[in-house]
Amino acid sequence: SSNSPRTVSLIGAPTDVGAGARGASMGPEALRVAGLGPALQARGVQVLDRGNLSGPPNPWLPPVDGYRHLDEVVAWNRAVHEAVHGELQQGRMPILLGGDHCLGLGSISAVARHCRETGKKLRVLWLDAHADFNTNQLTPSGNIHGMPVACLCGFGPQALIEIGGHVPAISPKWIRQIGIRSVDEGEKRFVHEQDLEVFDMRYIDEMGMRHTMELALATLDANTHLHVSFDVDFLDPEIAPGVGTTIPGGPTYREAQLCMEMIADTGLLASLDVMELNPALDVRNKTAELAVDLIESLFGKSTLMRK
Ligand code: 4U7
Ligand code: MN
Ligand code: MN
Ligand code: MN
Repeated sequence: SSNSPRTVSLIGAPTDVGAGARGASMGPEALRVAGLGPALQARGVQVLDRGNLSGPPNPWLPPVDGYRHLDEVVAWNRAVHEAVHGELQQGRMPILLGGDHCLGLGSISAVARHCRETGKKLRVLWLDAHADFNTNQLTPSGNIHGMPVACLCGFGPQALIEIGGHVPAISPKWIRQIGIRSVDEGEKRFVHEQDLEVFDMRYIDEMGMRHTMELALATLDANTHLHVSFDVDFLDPEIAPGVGTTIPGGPTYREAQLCMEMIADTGLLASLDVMELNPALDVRNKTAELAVDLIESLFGKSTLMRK
């Protein structure tokens, strides 16, 4: 029951310009070394590795007007936007290999543009410990990887919010956030004000991952483009130490597997971001290997054969 494209394109975006720690720039290669390409091929999809995008280096400067490295973040997001949109236009499923999560803006704005062009309905699953809904007024850090969801919803600097040619790129109604457990004070108020649908860890504790995913995946139909933005810090740091901003109390291995398997069961996955993996903080690439394992489930691998 799958209408997802049979060819996936890996797009590396080796930068950490939006992050608060250096090292996510090494994420794309770590995912390749962990065997992402062959693992996807084993799921029966064709894999094109488009190599890495290029962009400005990380100048490692303090924030200006509440934004750190804004020009560099804009340049990288433009490159990501064009690459992701190009793959979608050619009927392939883009998998963005981050890179820090500021690039979710370039990726999802491209997906939104493609949906406008093709008349598809967009649903975004944001798997993350964080809501990434800060603005330059609210942010405690100035790091733009904490702002992509706000930018997608039209709250951010002009150069970023207009990258997809349509402001806002998406409506908050199209987003479901899962695994959230670290939201800043001002950010919290803004999440409520904009009425984001958040399944936080408290919700997952009380209701379970199964019920959470049933709700997060409700109201999809055959015309839905399902995008998953997977921030690896979604996972509990006990199993996934290789990220810049570890927050305890995340989903266990089994909860994460179930989450991915239930997404796979929809047959609607049409684009994916794998973000914030930081090999400089990892242990023998095990977080990258775990990410590949979970992506296999996202592409339909499960313990037993299923109909
Ligand atoms: B990630 C933070 F203050 N909220 O804005 C901020 F806690 O892409 C963290 O989800 C943002 O990893 C984390 O700097 C961004 C902080
Ligand atoms: Mn994030
Ligand atoms: Mn995060
Ligand atoms: Mn992070």
